[in-house]
Amino acid sequence: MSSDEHSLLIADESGVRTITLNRPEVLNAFNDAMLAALSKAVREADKDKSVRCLLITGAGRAFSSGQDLADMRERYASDAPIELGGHLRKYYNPIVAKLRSMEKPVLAGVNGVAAGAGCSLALACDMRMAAESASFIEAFVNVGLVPDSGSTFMLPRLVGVARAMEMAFTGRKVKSDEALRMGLVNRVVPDDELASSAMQLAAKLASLPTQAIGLTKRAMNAAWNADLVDQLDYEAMLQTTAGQSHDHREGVVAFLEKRPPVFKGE
Ligand code: T3D
Repeated sequence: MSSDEHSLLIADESGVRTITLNRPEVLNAFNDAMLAALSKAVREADKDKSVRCLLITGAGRAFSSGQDLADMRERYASDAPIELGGHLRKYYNPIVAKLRSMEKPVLAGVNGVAAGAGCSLALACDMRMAAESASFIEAFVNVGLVPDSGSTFMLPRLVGVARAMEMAFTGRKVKSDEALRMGLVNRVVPDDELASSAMQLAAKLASLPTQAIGLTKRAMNAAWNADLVDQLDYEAMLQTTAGQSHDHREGVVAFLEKRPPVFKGE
């Protein structure tokens, strides 16, 4: 694994951990060192109780252009058999699985193009705020591959099967205004406002009852594979847990006392 200590920038503010993908010279393409660093950073954000929202964004003019193709070509230079599945299982899949399962809100601040696994990473987040110049490309087909890192799971759920098929089959660029119409992003803001608007939303999310949000995410994840009767029961079970939290009591009392609630995330 090559060493690349600065491939991520990590900062904490107001309960928000911001991870900035930082290889702008290659549009934040993922090499193995960066993927290992991202996997570690996501696991740490999950474990750290002071982190109540995770924000992922990119340095420079891109969010991420996906797998570093120069790295890939180097792998092909040797005679060793190529096993992309093994590479996905080792590097990409744990990151996507952790983003989907961690019980705190994860926001993508999509500052530019999100292509290939970069697009998948944005889709794996709970919400996406995009800059006007951002775009989404299921670029896998352009290099003879199938969408990976969760794109075949998330994309049809977000935009419907027909649109997902079209994006995956053609690898065409979907600009931010179309992405908003499709439901691929939650909000589009002017380029020079993305950093502050994403931080504002992330800080707002971090000030909310984190445990209730975590349980909501668990319930929504479970709903994808459940029938209604099972889901109603699952909601009831999670509500029992949420109902025992400090933030639930605080929300009720604050409402009755006509004052803003002070949530602690527990
Ligand atoms: O191994 C496994 O686990 C398999 C997993 C695969 C997952 C995948 O992500 S497969 C898909 C890989 N990604 C792509 O195919 C996208 C490749 N990039 C592009 O199509 C274009 O760069 C963009 C549409 C994203 C942006 O186009 P544009 O015109 O704005 O920028 P550009 O000029 O193409 O790129 C700027 C520089 O970044 C350029 O370098 P240079 O000429 O200035 O020295 C370019 O080579 C470099 N770059 C962009 N994307 C990548 C990259 N270098 C390495 N890997 C990249 N993915």
